[in-house]
Amino acid sequence: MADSTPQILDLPNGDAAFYPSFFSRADADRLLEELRESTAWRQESIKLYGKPVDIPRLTAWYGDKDSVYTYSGITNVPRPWTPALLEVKNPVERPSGVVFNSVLLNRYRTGRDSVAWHSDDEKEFGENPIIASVSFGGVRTFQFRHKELKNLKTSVALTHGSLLIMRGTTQRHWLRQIPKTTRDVEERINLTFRVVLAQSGEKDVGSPEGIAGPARTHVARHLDPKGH
Ligand SMILES: O=C(O)CCC(=O)C(=O)O
Repeated sequence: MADSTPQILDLPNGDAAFYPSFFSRADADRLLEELRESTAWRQESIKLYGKPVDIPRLTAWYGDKDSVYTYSGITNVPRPWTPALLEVKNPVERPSGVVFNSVLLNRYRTGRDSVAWHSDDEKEFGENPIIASVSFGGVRTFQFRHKELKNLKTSVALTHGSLLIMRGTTQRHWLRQIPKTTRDVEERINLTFRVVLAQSGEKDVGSPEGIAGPARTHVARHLDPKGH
């Protein structure tokens, strides 16, 4: 771990802490490579006016073996944790204060890949979900927008090896996105660790161009606060 001093973002009605260099440069370089090679990347698509449209990034789901995810009407058993994923998951749990049971990986191949405005405010994530977002590779701008107070916006440059922890009422009051960019950016891999509590719900995971993305429904074993 390279640094343990977070910058606290100014998010009224929210709580977000940013560690620009949570992983050392050497570990971040190695993990980027390992995750790129060892992840079962998928190109998901959504139906738009009856036609399949690729979402603008590659994704993958991993997690505890009895956590089952359904999205776009397809039930998926998450793939089991890999050594590279556990190497990322374990250290981020300490500052997050929870044991995560699932992770969504996003791979942004170029600046044309993106994720549209969304939040994780579904009930299966609990009242005030804690989400840990780790970034490796090219620096991308992560934007926040307040759901009710439309003029409230902020952004943070998600650096190679960084960790962003969102907690409290952040998901209730704030949307987030990674916009497309015309800058010549390196490929980027993002890991968003979550605790899925139970049952089902709908999840908008973003869209190609601001259009509603694929819904995903989560059914997972309930974890107590210690994650056992
Ligand atoms: O790539 C990122 O930093 C954002 C990912 C994200 O917001 C998500 O997967 O829900």
